[in-house]
Amino acid sequence: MAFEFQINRDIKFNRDKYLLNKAEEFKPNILPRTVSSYRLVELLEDKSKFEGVGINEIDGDLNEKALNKGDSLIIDFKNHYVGKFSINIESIGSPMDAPLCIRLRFAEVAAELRYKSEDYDGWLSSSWIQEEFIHLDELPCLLELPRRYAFRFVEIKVIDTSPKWSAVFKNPQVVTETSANSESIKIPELNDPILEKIYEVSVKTLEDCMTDVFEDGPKRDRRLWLGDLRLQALANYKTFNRYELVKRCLYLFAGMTVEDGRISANVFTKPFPQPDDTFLFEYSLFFGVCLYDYLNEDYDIKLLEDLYPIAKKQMDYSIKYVSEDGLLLTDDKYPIFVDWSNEFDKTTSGQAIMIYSLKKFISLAKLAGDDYSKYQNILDKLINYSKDKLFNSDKKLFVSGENEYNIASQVWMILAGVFDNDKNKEIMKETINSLFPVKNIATPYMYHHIAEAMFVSGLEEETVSFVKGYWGKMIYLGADTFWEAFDPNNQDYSPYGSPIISSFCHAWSCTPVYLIEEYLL
Ligand code: RAM
Repeated sequence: MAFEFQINRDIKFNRDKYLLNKAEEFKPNILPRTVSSYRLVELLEDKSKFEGVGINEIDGDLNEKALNKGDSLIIDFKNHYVGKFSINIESIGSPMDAPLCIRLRFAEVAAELRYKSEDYDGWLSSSWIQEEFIHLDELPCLLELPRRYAFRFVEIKVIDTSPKWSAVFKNPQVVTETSANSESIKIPELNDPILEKIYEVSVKTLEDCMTDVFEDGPKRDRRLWLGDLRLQALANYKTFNRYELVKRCLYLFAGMTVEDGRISANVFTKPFPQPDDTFLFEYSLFFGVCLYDYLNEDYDIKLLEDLYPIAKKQMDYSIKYVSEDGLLLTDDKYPIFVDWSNEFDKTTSGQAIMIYSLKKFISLAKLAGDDYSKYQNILDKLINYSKDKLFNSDKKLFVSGENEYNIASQVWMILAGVFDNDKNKEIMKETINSLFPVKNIATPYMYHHIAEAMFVSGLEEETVSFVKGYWGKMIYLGADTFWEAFDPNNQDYSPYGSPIISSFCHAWSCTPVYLIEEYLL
């Protein structure tokens, strides 16, 4: 998907009061927790860490450090947190004859502190950079920052005091703002320390993305995306079991659809619920998928009654893109996402995701007692087209676009169950033989789908080493939570032009806990 901001101001959205009230009913409480354990660190060059930036604990007591113009320090809270930061500040020396001016920078990973915000030239707003310049006229004071940040490190730099006095910082703390608490989650014995660590970091990632919705990333974009929700919900069913939070998210999407039936790719919840005028083809379809997955976990007839009509309207919109002979036609204005990478053709992945979603929708229709013959007919056409026109039996792979064979197409066709298990295994083996190692795929989101397709194909041993190689590498590089984007061959890759804007605690990266629970335990 070549990125373009979608601006669709003329679109008319419904606001269904009943559905939005239901969303409100399921709003969780935020559980504040105070974190005041920290240490002081400095950055150092360390080739074994992410982007070559390591940390080193430094001696000395924060309370005893008198800072003057140009001095800085880095507070390390020793883990990733989402919440509000506060600190006491005093002056020592002569009376304060000028304001104190400080710069605060909040970072999820140490490498972020190596970037300068003024050098950022990416396409997402620089206002996401977690940096503040503050003037304080009177000391002592308790500085309580009003914004919520996602961070482990806080760098404080004194821009200026005056030669006559110095600033002293005391009692830094974070009051967390998540609605989950991973302390209650027991890590299973997996007889593999790396997998156990991956499990733990997955849970922490999910926890830090759970506020009053399942956010995609607490640093950025801080909103509810359908593609992320689908995966978070699966991980949640294996860990926190917060069913009401999934219901809230589904009701939010359902309450604010376009008049023609389309469901937004994401919604905002603050200061009040609003749908984004951005649409991704498969994210819209994932509403029905997510609803089906929910009912599979916790059968709730009311939820089905309320939301099935919404899933159906969306499906009726989506099937207009299926040609008479069963090919999914693509439209740049309603792009298929698959991954942030633009280096591969996405048409066959789109075809497979349509099949995947339509199958789950038909299961929903059956639960709802609705006539599904029209949908079955389209599904059959899509499958036949895929088998007859897209599958190359010599190569044992699906083609995409102009004679291109890529990993994403095989993976999604396997997940869609176009062929049976034996054939899936054959295709996955061929994918590994001829298309691995993975290149030009930039997100844990797509890596998740590769891993799941490998598990589904019965390649357990290979999948475990694949998961350990990818998510384990993030841990090896220093991750406390899993990242939004990670290309092991190109560590400073960011979909947005600079890692300073990337999110290092990202919803769609939390899935190893789901994969481990679903396929290994
Ligand atoms: C990013 C978001 C989100 C993802 C979309 C497509 O901007 O962070 O995780 O779903 O892209």
